[in-house]
This record gives sequence, structure tokens and C-alpha cells, in this order.
Amino acid sequence: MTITTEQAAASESRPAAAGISGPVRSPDEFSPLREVVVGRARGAFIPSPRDISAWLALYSHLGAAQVAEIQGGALPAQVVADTEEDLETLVGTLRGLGVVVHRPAEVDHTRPFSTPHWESPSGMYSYCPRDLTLIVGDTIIETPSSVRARYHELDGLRELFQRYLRAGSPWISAPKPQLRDELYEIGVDGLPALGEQEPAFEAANVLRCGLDLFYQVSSSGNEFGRIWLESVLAPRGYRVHPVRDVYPFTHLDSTISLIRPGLVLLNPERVTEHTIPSALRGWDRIWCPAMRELRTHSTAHPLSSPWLGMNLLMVSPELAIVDAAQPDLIAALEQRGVGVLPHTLRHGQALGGGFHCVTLDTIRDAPSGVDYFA
Ligand code: ABU
Repeated sequence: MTITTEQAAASESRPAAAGISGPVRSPDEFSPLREVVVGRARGAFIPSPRDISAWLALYSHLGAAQVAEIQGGALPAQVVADTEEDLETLVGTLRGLGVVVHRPAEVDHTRPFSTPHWESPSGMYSYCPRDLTLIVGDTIIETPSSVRARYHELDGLRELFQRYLRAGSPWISAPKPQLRDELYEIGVDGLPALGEQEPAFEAANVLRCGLDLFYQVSSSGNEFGRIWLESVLAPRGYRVHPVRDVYPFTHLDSTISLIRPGLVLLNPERVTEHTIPSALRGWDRIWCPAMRELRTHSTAHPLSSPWLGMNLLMVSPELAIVDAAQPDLIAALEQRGVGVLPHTLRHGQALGGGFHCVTLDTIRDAPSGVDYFA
């Protein structure tokens, strides 16, 4: 085989990067998974809701008197140990399926830091790599979380993203948010709300489906964040669909799950026939069966609702990793021809992350630029 001068130059400017199979390529939530990041529990520290940005993100349904009782802090050692074990099991399954698995580098999230505008007594965790990084096709996008404690959270993925950059992946970041006090509001109900002073959103507010992205406007993603994302993606041919008035709190991935082209899983407590995003109205629906609450309540104030049970990872359009404690959901998926690998995250609700949250798919076997709604 001969190599042209151009190919030689390209390979020189893109040195082979160890452990990855090439640039990122993940345009949707369901195409066959080839490479993924799985989070870690070690080093986690739950931020105190005395910081309004943590109150907003983690406990925005609780009033001031209730959050005054919540301390935050390191997780109990048993919770960390159990979760590491559950994550290792997940890693083993994925590797057994031939998927390349990466883990975030160890980060000590207990360390304080500050900016000119505020001080954060700690970071948070590396448990949910889904939350802050959005992979759109061939591009890595760091999203502007409104949570101060998460400001440096992507440190654990930096080395991996540099490897993808060397392999040819564009890697961009939204304008680093200042997160001044003015961004956070207290509503008439006494609960915190996210303002519009600057773009702020987390990647888990977004679901990807080829050229279409669904962006949840909520306490973890403002309209200004949607405008920024659209400003970057619309010129590349993407459509960003706002999802409003569906779920006012954190993230979209326990409210809507894209199972395969033409099939969507919907949370019946949050979505109605009238609020299904219009692009998805022509798809078949599975209304998620009621969740069975079987988890250990390992912390007094879990970071997620029981609907975390529908927070699943599609390994391919025919195979899902689903909470083993949800037999009704598993049966509903199997009835639609979706195979299920039941898995457990014993403390998922306490830590605020199910199988979609604790993973970040970086490579899926999918053509780019597919229009699933043409
Ligand atoms: N990404 C976690 C979403 C949790 C919830 O909807 O309760």
C-alpha cells in the first residue's frame, strides 16, 4: 500500500493516540456502541446546598428550611465501595460486548477552589460523565454547568479528550460561565430558579438523534444556553428542538429515552400526549411503567427521583442496559423486540445517576448527518 504526501502529513499532525480507536463519532443515543466512558464514585463529594447553585441543581424541590439541614460532604465508604463494584460490573459487561471502555482519571473532588466571584468549598464527582460533555457527531462540546462545584469536573477527562483531539476530534467549550449570584433567582414559591444572565446548561439536558437534538429548558438549562448551542450547531445543519414545560428540574434523560429510530420511551408523570416534542409525535411510544422503588436509600436526600429507573443505556438499537429492579420496564422493552441486560446501581438514586448518566458514549457505529425526521 502506498501513502500519499497528504496522508503522511495528516498522520504527522495527528499522532496515533493510545487506547482510542479514532476520533469521537456519536451522533445519537442508540447506534451500536464502540467506545464509552464509565464514571467513578471514588473521590466524590456532595456539595453543600448552602451554595445556591448546588441547592438549585440537587435539591430545587426543597425549601430553604429543609436544605438548611443538609450538610453535603464525602459519601459513606460503603456507598463508594458498592458503587465502584457496580460500575466494575458494568465495565465488564461492556468489554465483554467488545466495547472499548475508558474511565475518568482519579480526581480529588474534596479540594476547595475559587474564582473572582465566589468560593466553592469542594468539587463534586466523576460519577456522571454524561452530565457536562456533549458529543455531537465528531465534536466534543464542554457545556456550561450552572453548578459552581462542577467548574473543574472535567479535569478527569482532559487527558482522554486530548487524545481524541490528536486523533482529529474538534473539542470546544461553551463560554466559561461566571456563575455570579445574579444568575440564581428565588421564585415566589421560595424555591431557586435559573436565570438568563448568561448561557448555562448541562449536557444531560440534551438528547441526540442524528441532525436533531432535543434540549430541555429547565433548572439545569436556560434559554440562553439553547441559543448558544444553536449558534454553534445550526450552521452545521443541526436542528435544536426546545423541550419546555415537561420537567422543570435537572436533566432530560429520565423523562425521554430514545430507544431506536421510531421508538421512544416516555415518562408518564412528566410527558403528556400534548407535550411530546412535535418531532417525536410520529414515533411509537412506550409509556414507562411505574417504577418499583427497591433501592437502598443510602443517603437521607437522594439526588434523583425514582424515575432514574428509566435512565437506560442503549448498546445498540436492539440492546439496552436497564435497572434490574424494573421488571415492568424490562418486559415493555422486550415486547418491542429490545433485548435487555439487567444491571444494578445500588446507590444510583442517592448519587443522582443511572446507566445513561454514568456513561458517555464517544464512538458509536453510525453514519453522520442522518435525518431521522425527514
Ligand atoms: N440525569 C438524572 C435525571 C434524574 C431525574 O430525572 O430524576
